[in-house]
Amino acid sequence: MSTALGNHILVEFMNCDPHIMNDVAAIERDMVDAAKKAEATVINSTFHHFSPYGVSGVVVIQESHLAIHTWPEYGYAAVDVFTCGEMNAWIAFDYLKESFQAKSYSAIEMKRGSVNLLTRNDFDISSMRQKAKEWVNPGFYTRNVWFTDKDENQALSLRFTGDVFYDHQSPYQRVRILESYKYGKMLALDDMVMTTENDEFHYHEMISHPALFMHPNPKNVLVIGGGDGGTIREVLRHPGVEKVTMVEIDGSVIEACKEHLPKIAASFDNPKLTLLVDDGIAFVQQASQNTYDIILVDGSDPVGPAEGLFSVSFYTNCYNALKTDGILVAQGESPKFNEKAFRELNHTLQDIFGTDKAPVSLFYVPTYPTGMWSFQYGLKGNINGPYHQNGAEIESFVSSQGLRYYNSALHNASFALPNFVKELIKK
Ligand code: SPD
Repeated sequence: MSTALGNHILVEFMNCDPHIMNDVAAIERDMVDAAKKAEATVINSTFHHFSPYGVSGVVVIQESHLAIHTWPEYGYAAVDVFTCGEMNAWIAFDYLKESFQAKSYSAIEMKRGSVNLLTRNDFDISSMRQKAKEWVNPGFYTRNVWFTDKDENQALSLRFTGDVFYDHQSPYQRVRILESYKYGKMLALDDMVMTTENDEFHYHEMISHPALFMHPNPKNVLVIGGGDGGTIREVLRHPGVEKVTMVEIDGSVIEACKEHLPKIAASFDNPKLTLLVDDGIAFVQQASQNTYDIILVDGSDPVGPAEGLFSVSFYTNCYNALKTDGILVAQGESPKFNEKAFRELNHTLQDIFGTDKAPVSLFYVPTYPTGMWSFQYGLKGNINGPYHQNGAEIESFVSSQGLRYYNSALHNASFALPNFVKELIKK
């Protein structure tokens, strides 16, 4: 007869594959499979990914638990498997060692709850037995796999199904399509949420329609970035637009979204579109002057391939590529999440376009950290912005197109800034 209630093994897996160590979906699957191999009954799993690196998670089993914390940058996983009854924790150990491709490891085994040290309570447990009988194992377990977009102090987490529809490390970034419970499928670039099926319209309507209504006659539009296709979809709703050029650096973003987010990537076949898979920064550097009515910069955050989209030289080149009267709109970051990037971008635009020619529009995206996000404008020449002149025209467009975020009242309201934001961008 066993002299302990449980058996606990504490494992160091070293020199593991770092990509696996940073892949929350793969780790959740491996941990659940390890439990099943050891003939445990899985009750539920909760796993989080931490941006930029690391996964933590627990699989609760009827026989106790399996837990993990990973440090991909060290190829290291700290794992513990706690079992009671007949379950053999070493089967789970062997399985995980293979799955994580651990080149070295160590483990210690401890007996937990030594019966020599414990005193058994003498009380009637028959009612507890009855309750346990009433609990019917539904035959499936609950998965809690979390995708977290965060900096060192704030985070936004979305629970996702654990299913990964696309996962590709391109020369520029890791491109993934995952599925969240609340917001449907989502595009993530390097662990940052870019867009989701259920709230993409907030962003895509607001990057495009205010500028298209501010400009008296927009015909030629340039989109930098925007590989998911949501921005060009909105721009192409405007019948007066004759030509849209889109320059996206990463073809795998387009490929992923065409396949898995077709409602967003709905306009790649439009004959007015010229699509270039190329570097947008180099493109505007070489662009002819006085060419575009509107330039929309639909880039990701200022890390990785989008870093150059936040530079003075890039916006100077955009200014030159705009016609005498033209509008630039840039993904402007958040005044609550990354104040520095937000302020610096606005100061750059003020320097290039003029102090009173760099308005900011605020809008709300539930799947971005803090939820509060911005587009920042540069108004060149005689653009009479940012407020609209013709609410009825906007309302008729909104209802004919079935827009779900933008409307004429919101157009003006989005340029009204809270005092702390005004303060942040004051020069
Ligand atoms: N942190 C999110 C920044 C948003 C970047 N662009 C989103 C792409 C949508 N087309």
